[in-house]
Amino acid sequence: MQITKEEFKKELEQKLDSQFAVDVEHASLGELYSALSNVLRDGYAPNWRETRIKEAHEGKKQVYYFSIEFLPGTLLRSNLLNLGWMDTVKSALKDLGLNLDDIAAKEPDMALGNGGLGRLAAAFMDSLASTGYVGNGNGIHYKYGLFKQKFVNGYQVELPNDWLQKHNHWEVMRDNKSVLVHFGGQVNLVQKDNWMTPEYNGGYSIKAVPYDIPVVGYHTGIVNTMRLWDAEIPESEEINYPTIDDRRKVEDLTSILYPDDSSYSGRLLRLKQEYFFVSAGLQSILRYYTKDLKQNDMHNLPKYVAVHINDTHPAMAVAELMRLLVDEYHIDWDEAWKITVQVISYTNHTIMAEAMEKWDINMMTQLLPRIMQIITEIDRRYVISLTGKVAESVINDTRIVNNGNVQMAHLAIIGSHSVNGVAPLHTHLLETEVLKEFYELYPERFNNKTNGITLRRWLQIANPKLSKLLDQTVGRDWRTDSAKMLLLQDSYKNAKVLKQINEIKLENKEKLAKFIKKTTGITVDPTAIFDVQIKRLHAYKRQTLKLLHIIKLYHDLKNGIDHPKRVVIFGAKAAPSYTYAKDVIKVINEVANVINNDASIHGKLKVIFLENYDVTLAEKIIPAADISEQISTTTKEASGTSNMKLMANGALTVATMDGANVDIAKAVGQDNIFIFGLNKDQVYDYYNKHDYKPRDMYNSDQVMKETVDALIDGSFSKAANEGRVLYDSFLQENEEFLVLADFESYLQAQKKIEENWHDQRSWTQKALVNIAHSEEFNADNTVARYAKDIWGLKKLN
Ligand code: NBG
Repeated sequence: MQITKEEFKKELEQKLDSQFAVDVEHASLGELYSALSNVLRDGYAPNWRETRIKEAHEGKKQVYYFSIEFLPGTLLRSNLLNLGWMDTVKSALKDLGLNLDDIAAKEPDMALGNGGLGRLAAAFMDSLASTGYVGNGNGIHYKYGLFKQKFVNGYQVELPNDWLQKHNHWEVMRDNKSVLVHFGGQVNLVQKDNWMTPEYNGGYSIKAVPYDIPVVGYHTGIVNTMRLWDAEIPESEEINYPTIDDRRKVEDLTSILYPDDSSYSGRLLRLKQEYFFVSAGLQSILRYYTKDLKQNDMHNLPKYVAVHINDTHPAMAVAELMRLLVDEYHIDWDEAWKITVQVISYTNHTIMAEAMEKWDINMMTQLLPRIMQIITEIDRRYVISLTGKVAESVINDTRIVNNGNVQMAHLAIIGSHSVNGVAPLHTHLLETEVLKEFYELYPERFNNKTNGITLRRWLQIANPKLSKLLDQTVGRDWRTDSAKMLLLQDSYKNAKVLKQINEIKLENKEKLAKFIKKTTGITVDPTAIFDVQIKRLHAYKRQTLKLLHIIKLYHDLKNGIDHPKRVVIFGAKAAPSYTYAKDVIKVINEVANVINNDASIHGKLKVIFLENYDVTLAEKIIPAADISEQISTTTKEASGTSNMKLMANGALTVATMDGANVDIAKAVGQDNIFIFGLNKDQVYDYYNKHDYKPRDMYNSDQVMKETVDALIDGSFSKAANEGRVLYDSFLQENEEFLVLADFESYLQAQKKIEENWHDQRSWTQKALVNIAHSEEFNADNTVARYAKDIWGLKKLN
């Protein structure tokens, strides 16, 4: 539905009046945000309704993307953009003396996730709707999103992120679509009507209530649904929860994302969450299949339904679908298994062992007795199917139930028809190292799907000026057909275009500089190199290597060795129980304090650690970046996706040949990226030979020694203890992340960056090439590959 300026103004006035009894002139920004989002809801509601009718009518196969994280960020501007209302509304607001960005800033960031995995899930939702597919999200309606990060005396402090406090204007609670999820008790199988039927004794049910969030497609008229489940007490069981405390215990199930898993109760809560959203999701899918699609033959389920499990958190979907098919729909085990494997597919997002979830058998038996029985049976049959065919060690290494634990990745792989990694190198490592034995058993299941990004959000919304320049140079079509962005390369020698790219970057940097001033009080020079590292804080991502580079630069400046002016910008949250990561934050903050307050270096170097990195903050930083730091230990970063967003905004990448950096390097060519560091074979050589001796390197390299020593010699005395922790970690024999091994090569890359910076024309040309080639990482194309190769979807008519 389109809208004219006048219609929009009228609607806005009406909403302000009916909701708040104010007029435009007296409305607060919060009231304006609320009214504006309601006008927008009226705009897409018919499409949302019609999409559901069409889905049922056409009966096309649908994918359900199960993910414990979704990170959509804010939705006002993206809904405006996708509905095609952006320009009209911006200009109408301007007429009224209002600014869209100010109003949009009132929307809380839906930070229902941690990092790349959750952001990817949100990007896929947007892309499915924007390219004409029916794709549904399935997740948890957390009351508190990922914690809000503050720095107090340089330390990270975690505060609750109460994103729902002021009501989420987009969601619709659909009580009539609630389902019950059962926990605890005991289960016996009894023969009934010729069927081994589970009989439950004891235990309790929790009501799963869906909150549906619309996913508006870009100019497609399609509005898909992201369904997030909340926990409530079923009416029939209210009597069992007489006190407020009792109630709170139930509601706590969906209170927080990633409960601390260092305690038993925290782990139990996580397991409960995982089963809760998996069971609720699958029950509602089967209800839709039988009631709305009026299908009664479960054998046809794979023709209508694909269930994708995003990392292992939803891996119980394999067992839960088996439970539903066998227990509820009385399908033979073997048949049910075939259906399950055809329906389910799985993405692995990391090779780090920490993410290979395991659940204690006893815990699972107590919480989910029937699921544990089913997993045991899947495992038993798996073992039988391989006995005598492959070495016993292979069976032991790959079976699901082993050493008192349920191995969730094994359950996911054995129960899926497709297992994919998220960049070619990552998939290769899965096949040849991490999941080698599985790859040998099921080579046909493995495939690669390189991650992608939503150019709509990261260019059209976050960088409207660059988007306009693209319109002028390559034509507006790039907005739907990103391959057109490659035409930007025709302007490689066009002085005017290069100048405009520079001017836009400078404007974006000025804007960020203002934000930095406002939030930190620190003045930064927008003409300096803006050097950006934004991602979760993790040892493998090596914010530490950047830190060492900063210290080296600082020493140089103090010693009269000149460097171009640079502002290093970090954004990163550390997991609350990850003390090393928190130590890194403290050290960076104290190093920043010393450097930012040292008048003797004349502001040549500034270090800014912005608090509370989330999608909203990323939208401010990314358009202003000159340098994108992608410096993980090679082999450790599955893909990285901020690398793609930064290149799309014309930042040049300094990178190890890890994750999707490899693909970016291929796309832009070696001349347009700064590659450094150990390659994958060298990294594995160290790991296999156990002969990494960082202390030898440190003793024989004066610059390295001076740099690392600064952590413990009193230079940054307010982080003395944490500095020591870092120091010790770097020098530890066989240190896993090989920080010092890459130090020298990283400095060389940074030197090259400085040399290049002096040649502005060539710098901007490189930026131009990066912008043009970012189209290769358009998530619309990524989902098209999933849709074709894994899910077997067809577009809606
Ligand atoms: C992350 C990887 C990133 C990758 C995203 C999205 C997890 C478990 N993995 O490299 O670390 O870009 O997933 O695939 O969050």
